[in-house]
Amino acid sequence: MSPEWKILPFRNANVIVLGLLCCVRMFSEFCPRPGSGSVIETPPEVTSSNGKLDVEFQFRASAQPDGRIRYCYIDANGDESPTLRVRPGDTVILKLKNELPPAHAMSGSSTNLHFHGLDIPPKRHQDDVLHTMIEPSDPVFEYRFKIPVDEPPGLYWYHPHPHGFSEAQVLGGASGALIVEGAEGLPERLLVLRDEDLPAQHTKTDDDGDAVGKDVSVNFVPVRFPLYLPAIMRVEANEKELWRILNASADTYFDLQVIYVENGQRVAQKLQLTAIDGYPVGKRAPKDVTHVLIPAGGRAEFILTTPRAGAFAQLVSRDYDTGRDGARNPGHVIANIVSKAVPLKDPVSGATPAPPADLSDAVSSRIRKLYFSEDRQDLKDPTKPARYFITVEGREPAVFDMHFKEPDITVQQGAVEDWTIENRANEAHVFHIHQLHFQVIARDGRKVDGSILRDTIDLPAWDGKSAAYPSVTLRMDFRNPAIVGTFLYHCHILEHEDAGMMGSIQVVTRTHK
Ligand SMILES: [Cu+2]
Repeated sequence: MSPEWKILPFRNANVIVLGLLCCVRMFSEFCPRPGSGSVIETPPEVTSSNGKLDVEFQFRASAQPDGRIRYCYIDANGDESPTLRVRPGDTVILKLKNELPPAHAMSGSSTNLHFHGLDIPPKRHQDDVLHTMIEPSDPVFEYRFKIPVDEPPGLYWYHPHPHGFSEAQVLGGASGALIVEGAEGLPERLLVLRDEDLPAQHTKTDDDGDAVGKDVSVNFVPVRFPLYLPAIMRVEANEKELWRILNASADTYFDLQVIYVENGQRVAQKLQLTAIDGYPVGKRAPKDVTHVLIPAGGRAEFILTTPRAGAFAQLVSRDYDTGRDGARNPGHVIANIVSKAVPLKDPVSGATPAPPADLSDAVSSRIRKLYFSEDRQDLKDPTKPARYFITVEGREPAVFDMHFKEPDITVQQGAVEDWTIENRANEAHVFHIHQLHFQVIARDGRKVDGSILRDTIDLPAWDGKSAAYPSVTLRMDFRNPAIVGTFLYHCHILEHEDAGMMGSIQVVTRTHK
């Protein structure tokens, strides 16, 4: 390994892979994507039958003429990153073959899969990203797990999680939706939002080296910075629909609004939230939201009535301020909504699954404090990229080490705990934990009413002045007997996760004490 190789910051992972791809061969025939301004199509689907979903993925990469690398999962039908539709109790058998060109062990040619949000064990062949690395030379790797019979119906997703290279692969488009059925009835609209680095020649960075803006896409239709030519969404007029939105970005927030022009005014439509991060919200949903913030990794599902025929309507993302040290998240239009008159139909209604148990009354046996922080001392020196930490209060901040000896946190299976997560950085972060959902019980020390369970939560930037850091207090439920073993929590801005903002947790049973 040359010294130059060692000091390359992680954000250059794509550049490294590009060099290797060019040397090996061009894969430009892989990972085809629609052009800007295209009509949004529903992603292809693979549905379980007789209690089983069987799918084979080839994980491929494609070097683009503009220097960017696309990554994709291609199934046996040649479809890219299909939505996996399952029912509670089904068995998923997913065979993954890594077809990336063989390369240096540190090049990012390793991969694996994380099934984000599912309550399945942190075990190899199920949902483990600590001990599972699939190399291009490896045979087909089989994931085999059972969707729990009580898995709440909603929107989950799959994406690669090889530490150090997650961001590059996810920015390249490696992700897909997984729907646990049980909330159907209304016409559905699945929108998968992704982000992508700008081509090198267009990349502008601020003083801290953070990219100014990113390209985004909706079901792979590109919406390109800085003009953001919108995609086209075709809908039938005046129809109640269930919109399922996955933010499969590596680094980007979406603060979504649906705007209809009514009597010459732009009016943000009321979104009737039905689920957050896959879990139904039932009557606990806040009433009449007119926008919904979805951090990277998060999902939101809501019911909406489509605009009248011919009305001007748009899906937009609002500006989200990630703080002084954060990358920009400029507001922009995602799609123009084109509505077409259809003959009147009988109204349909969707299933309204009950939300999982409220944790408000669960008795917490332990309080912990963790905090996000950054070391941005030497940003002028390219050999010293920013370091990102998530630290248990009282310990020394340290970047995550895949070869850790002791987990950062050990929890007894069966416990309920309250964790306060502070953001001591001048940049927003997103807390995510594998294997379970949590309930936000306080924000900035003030009790939060409502009891939505989620697996990702945004933490705004610290302004550098306020006496108190921004914080959330989360009720963590370790009572699921299937969730035993070692797994991860981290910032779901994957640039930060790859650069060390991750920690490990071991859930132990009494016999393993
Ligand atoms: Cu972060």
